[in-house]
Amino acid sequence: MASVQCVSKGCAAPGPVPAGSIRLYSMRFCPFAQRTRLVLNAKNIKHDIVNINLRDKPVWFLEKNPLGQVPTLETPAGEVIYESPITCEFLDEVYPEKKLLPDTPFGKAQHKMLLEKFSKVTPLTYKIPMGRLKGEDVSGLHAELKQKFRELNKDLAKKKTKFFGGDSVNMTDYMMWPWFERLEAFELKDCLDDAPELKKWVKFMSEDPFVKVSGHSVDIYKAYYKTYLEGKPNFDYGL
Ligand SMILES: N[C@@H](CCC(=O)N[C@@H](CS)C(=O)NCC(=O)O)C(=O)O
Repeated sequence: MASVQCVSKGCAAPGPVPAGSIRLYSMRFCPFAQRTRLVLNAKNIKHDIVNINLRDKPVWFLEKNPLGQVPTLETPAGEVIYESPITCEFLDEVYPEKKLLPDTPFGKAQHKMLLEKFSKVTPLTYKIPMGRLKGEDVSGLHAELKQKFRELNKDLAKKKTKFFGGDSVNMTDYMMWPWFERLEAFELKDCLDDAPELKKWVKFMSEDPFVKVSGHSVDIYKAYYKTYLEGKPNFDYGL
């Protein structure tokens, strides 16, 4: 699916979602929307993508999702689903071939517990570059991120599997990946230094075919996040 320029307030609403397909409202650099794109691609789900200008949102988008956030899914029946974990779970249930979520209640609970733990990691990866830009002392946040990675490393070591969900990539891995992909651009790769198992996981994940096509190069991330941190995100950077 080719990337397209984002649509802003005043742009016409897209036509209905074609039968047999699903639509993702996205933003090319959003790590939450990347989760949903990973799942769409890994499960080979027919879809189209409408990228949204998150600083100048079309009114019709806000009518679909009052939170005004991506990822947002829309089905041909007009059903609207948002919040990245919910979109991914929805896709796994509606398209049951190649299940990415575990089958057992305990497996599902483990996935959710890990995601809950990971939700404390995601804000740190932004706070550090933001703090650096403002000239603040970010050493405490940096130490906190290192500690969080040590804990994830322990989880992985205990599992003794290549991935968080087992020996092949599953939903938990895809849901965590987007923030690891950005570590180098945020100059935070050293936070993995005390986490050898997690470091190996990053390497295995970077070899996954769907991961390979879901993101951007370090240079593109650096350039985009410069515009973001300066308060003028260029959602179409690199197109
Ligand atoms: N909890 C949401 C977070 C999604 C989110 O923060 N998306 C950002 C882009 S990366 C967004 O849509 N921001 C626009 C806004 O909040 O107005 C999820 O998991 O989907």
